[in-house]
Amino acid sequence: MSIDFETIRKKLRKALDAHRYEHTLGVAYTAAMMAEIFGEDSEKAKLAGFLHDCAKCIPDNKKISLCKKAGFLISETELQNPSLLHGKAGSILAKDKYGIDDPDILNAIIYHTTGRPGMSLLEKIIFVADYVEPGRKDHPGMHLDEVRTLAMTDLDQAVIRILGDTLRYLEGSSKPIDETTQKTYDHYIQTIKGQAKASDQIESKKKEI
Ligand code: DGI
Ligand code: FE
Ligand code: FE
Repeated sequence: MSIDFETIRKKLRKALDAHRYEHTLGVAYTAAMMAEIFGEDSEKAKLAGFLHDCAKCIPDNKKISLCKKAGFLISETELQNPSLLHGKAGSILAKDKYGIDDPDILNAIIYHTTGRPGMSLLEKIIFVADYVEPGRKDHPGMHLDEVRTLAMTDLDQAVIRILGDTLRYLEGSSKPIDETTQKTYDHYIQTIKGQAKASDQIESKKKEI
């Protein structure tokens, strides 16, 4: 892949406020490193990291109109809290303004806030890198130190910890919970349970032999 990162970076510096731009660089470099660890293309991860929040700083009504125009379904929670649409709106800008057509990168942008059941490796990397990048400030209930360790060792566990902590925070703050966030959490809890059961079965088979 030959990507003009310099041009993309310059455009992002204009499109984002200083804080969001710094966060974006953090996510891109964290995602590139995680890609090396987990066997993903690191250039692709860096590109998805650069673009994941590219629609974060546009007005809410623009996020809504972009998503409507592109035919995205908008949930009641997203209408109440249009900031949740910055992933979907970001995928549209990534395509139209930054020339991205790789569906895996576009999905990583769309689902980086809520996750989704059955995420690809790249989607998981961006979801986790967004939470653990070095500029992210720790808050009570975020368990950032533990999640940072998991982010480099066990991607599914990192996803579960992030979703669990996010859901607990949202419940405590009485903010509406998007159904995709809850569904994703339930999916990965079941995945881990399935993996544990399979490895128990292998162990007991070994004992029989
Ligand atoms: O854009 P960032 O700040 O880098 O990170 P993000 O896209 O993960 O957005 C983080 C915010 O999204 C955080 O305040 C928690 C919130 N969030 C995640 N899932 C939900 C949610 N907010 C609501 N209301 N409902 C959700 O399901
Ligand atoms: Fe975001
Ligand atoms: Fe982000």
